[in-house]
Amino acid sequence: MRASADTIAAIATGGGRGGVGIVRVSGPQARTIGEGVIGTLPAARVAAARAFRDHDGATLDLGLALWFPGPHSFTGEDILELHGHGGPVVLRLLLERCLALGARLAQPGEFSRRAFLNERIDLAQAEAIIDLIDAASSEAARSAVRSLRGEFSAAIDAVANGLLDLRVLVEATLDFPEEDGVDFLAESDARARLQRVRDALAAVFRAARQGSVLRDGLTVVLAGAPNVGKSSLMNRLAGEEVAIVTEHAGTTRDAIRQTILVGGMPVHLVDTAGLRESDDPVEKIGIERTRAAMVQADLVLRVRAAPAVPQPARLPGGTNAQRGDGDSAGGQRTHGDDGSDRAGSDDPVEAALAALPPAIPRLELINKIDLSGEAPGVTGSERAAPGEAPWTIRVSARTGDGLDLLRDALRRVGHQGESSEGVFLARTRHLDALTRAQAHLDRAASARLPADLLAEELRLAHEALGEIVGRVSSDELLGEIFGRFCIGK
Ligand SMILES: Nc1nc2c(ncn2[C@@H]2O[C@H](COP(=O)(O)OP(=O)(O)O)[C@@H](O)[C@H]2O)c(=O)[nH]1
Ligand SMILES: [Mg+2]
Repeated sequence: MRASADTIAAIATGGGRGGVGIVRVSGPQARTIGEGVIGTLPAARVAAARAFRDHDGATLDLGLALWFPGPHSFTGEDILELHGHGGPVVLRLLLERCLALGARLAQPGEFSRRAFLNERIDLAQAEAIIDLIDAASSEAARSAVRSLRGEFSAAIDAVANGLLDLRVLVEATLDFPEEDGVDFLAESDARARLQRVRDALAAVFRAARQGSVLRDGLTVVLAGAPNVGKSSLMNRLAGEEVAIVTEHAGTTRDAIRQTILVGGMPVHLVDTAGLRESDDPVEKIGIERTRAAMVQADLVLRVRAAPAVPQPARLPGGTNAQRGDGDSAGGQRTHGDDGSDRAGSDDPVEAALAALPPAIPRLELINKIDLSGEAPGVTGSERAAPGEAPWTIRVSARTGDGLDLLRDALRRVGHQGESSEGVFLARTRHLDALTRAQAHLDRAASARLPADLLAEELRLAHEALGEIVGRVSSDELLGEIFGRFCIGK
């Protein structure tokens, strides 16, 4: 245990008026400060009614005192809690009295930081405290509590322990050079073990990714060829005209963002410039931004236009609708900029999708079904494997048909409405470390890696996992994490 030299104090309850307000003191002087304010301390962990007194003996407040001797306290140090009345002035007087007796004002998150430094909680648990305080939905709160109880850390530790066993095995072979030349992974059951570790990591990653959606919302990118109706869909979903819609291909030049709520879940929609070969320098930059947005997505909506049935007599939406025919795959294929009937490898939409990490789910939207006469509907599911028919929804941005199906699909991807059981409220920091661990394990699994390189990949994967619970941490990282806490936590 790292004993702190100084003693910190803060008002631990929120600002403003309330029935009860708490001043918390932690550190080596907590005992003398307590004795100064209330006389004799109560028995450990037993609440006692006391008068809180000023330096001249005047009563500042009447309340409950609690004494938690270290190391069995939240911070691992001696802690005194004074529960008084929740008025800003009376609490300030009580705090000032504690400061006069030798405490200093705590920094934001300093109590939790001491709890971490004294190994009462790990870093993921410390982060869960602030996530619980900041939780914006009941699912997020439940998920934060699970992390606070250590479930996320335990899941990470389980993977790390499997990895440690494997490292021991691999490092042992490094000490026996005569084993060189044999495919070590094939000879032992190391390959099977490595696969088990990878599977376990993949499961944690899924739960963490799902949790990050609870925290931060789902980023959904609309991508496809020009003129298929991406901007129209964005406007329909947002219920306002955020993106400019025209019949001219190449109208959208920049990625446009708009956040909507789907079943209480924030969905960040990103409308993008249509993907096509272009010589226009502005459009080219826009297309680059489209590719960049796709890589950041939690879900990519690949939009195509339904093949229109050539019906010269039908004019449902006036001239605009008829022009709309021109950018779908019907009779006027010469346009060639709709993406609905070009699936070759030279298709820039296909190429951009192929370049995405396979973990990013995709959904095909067939838009403009008002022109093709198809009914709205869903085929396939988000679990479609590569090679299987993709998850597809038929909609019309013009009439709004099928958009409910799309909203349901978004909810499914965000797993809203379903139980959030087993979901970890992961942060970007966690996802980043998990991603790195996964990449090292992927490399470790590649065939016939020499044992020393294999050992190194396993070590790096292990280190990345260690960052999550804080076995490897820098002062800078701790400052970043605890600085975002409120004072008194
Ligand atoms: N008939 C019909 N036309 C549509 C639909 N969605 C978009 N359009 C038209 O298609 C053209 C291109 O739409 P826009 O949203 O700008 O496509 P983007 O280039 O993919 O963003 C415009 O003339 C729209 O009015 C639809 O569902 N039905
Ligand atoms: Mg557009």
